[in-house]
Formats: sequence, C-alpha cells, structure tokens
Amino acid sequence: MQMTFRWFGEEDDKVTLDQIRQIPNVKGIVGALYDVPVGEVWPVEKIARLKNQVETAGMTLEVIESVNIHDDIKIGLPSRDKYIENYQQTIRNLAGFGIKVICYNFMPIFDWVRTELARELPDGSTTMGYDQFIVDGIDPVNMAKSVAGDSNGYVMPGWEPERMAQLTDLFEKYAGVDEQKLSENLRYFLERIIPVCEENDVKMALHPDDPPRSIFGLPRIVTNFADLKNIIEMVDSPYNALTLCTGSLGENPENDVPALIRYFAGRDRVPFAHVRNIKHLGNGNFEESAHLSEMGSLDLYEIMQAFHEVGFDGYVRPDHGRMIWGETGRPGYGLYDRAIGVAYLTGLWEAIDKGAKAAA
Ligand code: DNO
Repeated sequence: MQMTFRWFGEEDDKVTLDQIRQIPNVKGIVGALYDVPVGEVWPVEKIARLKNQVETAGMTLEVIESVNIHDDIKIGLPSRDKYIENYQQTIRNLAGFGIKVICYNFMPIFDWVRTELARELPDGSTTMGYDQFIVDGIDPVNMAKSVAGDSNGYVMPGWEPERMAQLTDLFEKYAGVDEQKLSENLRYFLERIIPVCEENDVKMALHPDDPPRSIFGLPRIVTNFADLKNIIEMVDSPYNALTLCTGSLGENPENDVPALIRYFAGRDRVPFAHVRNIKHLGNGNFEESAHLSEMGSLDLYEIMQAFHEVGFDGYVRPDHGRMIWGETGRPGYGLYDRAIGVAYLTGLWEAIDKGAKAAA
C-alpha cells in the first residue's frame, strides 16, 4: 500500500505541500491540472511544472485525479473521436512524466453530489451530507447554485461554473442516453484508450458513481458489483481498472465493500483506492463521518484487512475529511481530518501486516 494525499495545486488549495510532507507515511501526491478545459490535451509544460513542485517538496507524483471525460464522449456524439484522440495524447504526455494511474469517472453532467457541504455534527465539527428528499425535490440548476454558494469560494471539481451555465442544454443532449447507451459509450472509449495505456504503462482507474444511484433521471453505470464486473470485462486488461472508493460504494448499504475489494483487487484491477467512512441515515441518506470504524457504518478494519489479504500494493488516499479545529477550506479537503485519516489507516495496516507475519 502506498499512501498518498490529494492536493489541488498552489493556486487552489490552502493546504501546502510542506504540510502534507509532514504527515507520517504520505509519500505521494494525487494531483491534476485544473486550468485545462475538459477535452483538451494536457500540455507537457504544465505537467512538468506540477511534477517539479511535488518532487521539490520531497514527494512523488504518480497518480492523477482526474482527467475528466468530455460529455460528448459520454453522450456518444460524432465529435467524441476528436476528444478521444486528445485523451490518448494526454495519456502519452502524462506517461512521459512517470504517471502510473489516471482516475476518472463516467457520470453524466455532475461529479459527486451532496446536498449539504457543512452540516454540523454533535462534536462541533462540520461535514458533508446527502439527503435524497432534497435531491428529489430540487431542480438541478438550483442544486448547482446551492453547491456554488456553499463551497467557501472554491470551485468543486465537476461543478465548474462554465459547465453549470449550460446545464439545460446538457440535459437535453443526454435525453436519449439510457444506461445501455452510456455503457456502450464507455466501451467505445475504453476500446480506444486501453491500447494506448498498455503501450505507455498507465492504468485507467474508473471511480464509482457518487451517490451510486440515478439522480435527476440521469443514467448511472458504476454503482455495484455487477456494474464493476461488466466494466472490467468490457476490455479485459489490467490497464482497464477501478478506483475503489469505499465511501461511494458504501453509500449503498447493499454493497459489501470488503467483498468488492477481495474480488476486484484480488484480480489486480484496483491500482488506486479512496478509503473513507460514511454513516447511513436511512432512506438513502448519509453523511461523511470520521474515518474511525465506530463513527460510521463501514468497518475500516475489515476493509483494510481485505486489501491486505489480496496483497494490495496500489495507491491509497484518505478521503473527505470533516472540518475540525476551526479549519476552513475546500469542503471535504481540509488538512487535519484527512491527516488523522492517514494515521488511522496506516495504524490499521501496520497492525494487520505485523499480525499476519507473526501468524505465518
Ligand atoms: C470527490 C472525488 C471525485 C472524484 C471523481 C473522479 O471528492 O472522489 O470528485 O475525484 O469522481 O473522477
């Protein structure tokens, strides 16, 4: 297991590389370029700059989260071929700088969705929450406004204002895209991308839908065991892989997260994992709890045990911390609670590893 930490770049993150460097066990940064419009080729000069910043701070840059997929690819428009060519070139450019994993998602229009970005918990910390009732009753345009108004001035990935300005138009374009069509469009994309990944030794790691169910009538195809199995079988290559996000998958109480880990990581299809806890609140509602098992609904010990059992040696990062100790910043991505998450996951791993070696 190689511990990493997500960083949004010098211009766009209050957390600094020097701070991240001091979290025990963090060796690598999970980064991205945020100023390249979706669909365009990532320029080598910008990748070089990011890589250099991270290495100067004493860490590695081997995971990119995310190179986003242009909606024309997901919709299946004729213009997709141009965007796929650009994506292939971005893969080559990233490979030139030693990138090993690209995390991406295939959710129509929106990236992850929450209805509250700063819900107060009994201990005075704040966290993100999801209320299905609100999503069912709100128009997506208003949802976009409320996310923008609630994010402390940061642009949430996937909720970029220029895309949100075209929401109505985008919804119209997706009108004919059901789950089968979206799935065919993913296959079309993967068939063209994976050979380039194989040549360049870069793994594509598809992130599950968050939440793992249809919202605003849009199709979702990365939600459970059957979906994940279907995806890895679309193109049977270790380069067609998954980001196993325990929180996103765990938001559906029917998903057995440790079993998913054993199956997919056990088949070498999980180069990257997001490990976090969530608390089920009934009726599809949930909130993001601290990483500690007893604070949420997922058993993080069992999760780490499953990774250990299959000999997992991929990249891991903690995910979505709460805001604690008066910290303000990008929702879900403060320093303190994620650093506590790293310490906890590292402690679990050390105990499991030493226990297993002693028993052998
Ligand atoms: C949320 C993240 C997602 C993730 C994308 C992957 O905090 O886990 O935004 O990066 O879905 O493309």
